[in-house]
Amino acid sequence: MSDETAYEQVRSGFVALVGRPNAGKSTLVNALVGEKVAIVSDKPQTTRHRLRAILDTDTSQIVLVDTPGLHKPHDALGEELNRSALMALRDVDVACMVLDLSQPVGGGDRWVAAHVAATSAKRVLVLTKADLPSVVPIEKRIADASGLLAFDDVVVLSAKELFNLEGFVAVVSSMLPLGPRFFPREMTSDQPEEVVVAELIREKVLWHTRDEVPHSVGVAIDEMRYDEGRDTTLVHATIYVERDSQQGIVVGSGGAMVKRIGTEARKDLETLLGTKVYLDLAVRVRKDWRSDGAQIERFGYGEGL
Ligand SMILES: Nc1nc2c(ncn2[C@@H]2O[C@H](COP(=O)(O)OP(=O)(O)OP(=O)(O)O)[C@@H](O)[C@H]2O)c(=O)[nH]1
Ligand SMILES: [Mg+2]
Repeated sequence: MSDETAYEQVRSGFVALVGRPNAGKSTLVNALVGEKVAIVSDKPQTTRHRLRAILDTDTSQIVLVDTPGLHKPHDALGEELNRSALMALRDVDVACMVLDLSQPVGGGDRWVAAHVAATSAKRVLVLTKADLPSVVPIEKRIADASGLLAFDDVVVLSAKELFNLEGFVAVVSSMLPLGPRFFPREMTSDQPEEVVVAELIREKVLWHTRDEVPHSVGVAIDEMRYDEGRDTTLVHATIYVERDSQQGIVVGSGGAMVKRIGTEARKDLETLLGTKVYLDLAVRVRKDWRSDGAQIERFGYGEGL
């Protein structure tokens, strides 16, 4: 690094994305970074970690803070996820409230807005999923959301169609102070490799299960090591569920479901790690773990260790 780049001044800072579960926060983070750094699913409460993702341009470094969806908690895990999302609002330069344009503005959004209002950060209303049909005109949605909180700016975009991501970058970077980059330019996320591996496995379970099962799943990596001779990463992981009946669902008839989860996860892991992957998955029951603070901490969910 030359002296010139070491002291290069860019617009740099931290930008939190908060909102209701399923609003599209993690999809937006992936679209902005241009890489899959966060897992995504059609089930609410997919994200269980606060995650930093780094978006560099020649003139800015935006550190995006993806957070778990804010919701009414029903157990210790839910409380921990909310706590983690609210903590992310501290010490950020910009707080983005992400709203799904295809959904009406509701009580949950009012609660999220109250927390955003309590920060000293700049506030941006991000209306996403603009590719989906909206039952009310966008102007009405903006007026409804602006009634909850005075925003400094509004961005309408679609993370799926990559529509107006440049608008988001322009608005947000103009709000950041001048300073050095916080992270090296080649870095895209602050998540340790083992966490990403566990999350990619959990993502596959989320896509293939429904009702209470997605919420009851936790994934732990038991062992992970690289075998140089075979250019293969060996991963032994356990999928935990809360009940015997859920274990049956995740294993599937004759092991078909866990096999499918394993095949899909292995593909993603090979892309992530750049090696061949041998993935061994066990499915075990840990009764009511979502009410057990110690177990939540062992999985590293919420604020983590
Ligand atoms: N059509 C459309 N779907 C989207 C868009 N962004 C996200 N989705 C879908 O919305 C669902 C939820 O997306 P996520 O990114 O996981 O939402 P999230 O806000 O991170 O959810 P939590 O982590 O549970 O808080 C997924 O099925 C996505 O594919 C978008 O711009 N357009
Ligand atoms: Mg998410």
